[in-house]
Amino acid sequence: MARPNEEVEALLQEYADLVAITGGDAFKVRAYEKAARAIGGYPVDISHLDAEGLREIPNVGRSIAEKVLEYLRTGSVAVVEERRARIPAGVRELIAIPTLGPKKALRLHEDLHISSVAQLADAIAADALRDLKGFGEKTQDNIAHGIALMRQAGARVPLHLALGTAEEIVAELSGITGCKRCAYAGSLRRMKETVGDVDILVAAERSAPFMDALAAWPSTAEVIAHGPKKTSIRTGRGLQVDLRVLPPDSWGAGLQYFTGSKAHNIRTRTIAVHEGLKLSEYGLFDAESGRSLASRTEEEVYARLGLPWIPPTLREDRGEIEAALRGELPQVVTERSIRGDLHTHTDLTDGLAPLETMVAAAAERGYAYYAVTDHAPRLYMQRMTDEKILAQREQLRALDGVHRGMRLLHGTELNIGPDGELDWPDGFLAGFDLCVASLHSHFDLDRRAMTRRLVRACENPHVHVIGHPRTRLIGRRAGVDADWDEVFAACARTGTALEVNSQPDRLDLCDEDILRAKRYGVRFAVDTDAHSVLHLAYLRYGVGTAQRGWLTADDVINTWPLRRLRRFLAKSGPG
Ligand code: DGT
Ligand code: CA
Ligand code: CA
Ligand code: ZN
Repeated sequence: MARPNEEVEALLQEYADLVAITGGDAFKVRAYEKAARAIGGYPVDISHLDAEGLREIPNVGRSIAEKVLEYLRTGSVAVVEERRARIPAGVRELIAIPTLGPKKALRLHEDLHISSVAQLADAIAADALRDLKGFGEKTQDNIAHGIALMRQAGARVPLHLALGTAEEIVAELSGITGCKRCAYAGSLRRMKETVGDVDILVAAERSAPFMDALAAWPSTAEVIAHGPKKTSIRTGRGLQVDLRVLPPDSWGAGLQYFTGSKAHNIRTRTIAVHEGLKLSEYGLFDAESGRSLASRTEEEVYARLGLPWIPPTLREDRGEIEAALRGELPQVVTERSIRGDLHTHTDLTDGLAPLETMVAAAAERGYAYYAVTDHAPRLYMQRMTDEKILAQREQLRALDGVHRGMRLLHGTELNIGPDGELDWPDGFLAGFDLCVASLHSHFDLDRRAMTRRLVRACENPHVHVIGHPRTRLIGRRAGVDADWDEVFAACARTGTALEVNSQPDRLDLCDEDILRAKRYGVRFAVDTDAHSVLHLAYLRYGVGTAQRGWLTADDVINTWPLRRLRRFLAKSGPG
């Protein structure tokens, strides 16, 4: 089940959306959105808090605290129910379409009685939006494009949501008597950025107790299939889960088979066939005698095929079989090899937690160093000033080395302007230990201008990392268009690292971009872009993405000892 914090976050966000759709005060909408985020990111379970405790959460005032208490007490909030009654659920779905805001959603509902994405798609096909006030031809095209983007992401679920569900189920099934092994497999184990469904495996002699437990699991909304070998369910949030129970002796072969990918499995099966063997989810067998040769562990199965064990994140048939046969598989970067985070925020800008809290939480993770990189002045909503950032620097220096000797770097996240210009003059930038530079506006420049803009940022001696380079949002915004080969070459030439942003809706650069950039000899920074303490744990998604891009620890600057990192930050070359 979702944490109470997440339930309340969703509820307050829904309320904000409903207020916006019904033409409510923009200030009120913002206030509820901020409170929703703050509660979702709050490290304490809110169901243990009273009114006073709730009001200690940033952006939570008296009136919001009362609504939260009402929800925790009764399971609903009267004012939210009132608004829900006025607005069909489908209208709220509309504002999830990129480029379609609440005002337009309301107009579509009132003027054309549209109350679902499907109805909207039909209306666009019939060219019905063109005459609506405030809807030009371009708007209609933009909305059509937004719907396409949303459908492309389609039924696939973001990695982190699927992982949360999978971990709950694994914990639940592992506790059942007779469970010898339990793990998730499929695209989730391969850390793909979105997953179609969750595949869970159990090794046990008897399957019924596990199948029954999944069917009866509290989050199961629908049982799609219920049998002795496989049970499939759908959760209340629409995520499908497949459970398979294997004989304990087949564990390794089953895990290998159901981890996939299909393309990787075709390769392993072909190798087996060439050796006169047969590979299935039950084991590796001699094709003639049918004798089982390997099945208990994945290592055993790969070894009998003449291969080393291959990390799941590499199993995409992108050259891993060839590399394994040559003995040249990369030693992929792991979460444990990360020594520090180089892109994080505090409540000085849009983070939720104060500096001391973020620093203490980073030290808890055992980091050797940690950079704070709040937003720079061009992102004017954040109201950054020279005075504020310099005051933060003093505060940060006072905390340097205080927690377990963890060293602090004072940085900023700069905004790359349309011509590649940055927020502060060089003299001021020189005062930072580290600068991340990111695109936060002007996403639709043409390819040449976008490329020049990024290359200029790389050429600035004070820019060390390009943050979330593509600036895509999974399922919501396509990345910007640039000549990436030119950008990657510029990064390598100037000693500028590319970020692998770990926020689960970004994962930017993505695996394929990383593979391409790596060929230019670029270095990478796997960072969380944390806006709260909880986000520090997002690192695992960035590391998974980095692994899918074949990165080793040596490719990633924040696995390096601080001395080597500082040489890189001096920007004298690719490090
Ligand atoms: P997804 O769920 O779309 O994100 O991707 P996967 O890779 O989890 O695919 P899924 O759930 O259909 O199947 C899980 C794994 O089971 C898949 O990666 C490989 C294996 N598998 C399933 N069907 C086949 C098949 O027909 N042939 C082979 N070789 N493997 C299969
Ligand atoms: Ca799957
Ligand atoms: Ca499946
Ligand atoms: Zn950031």
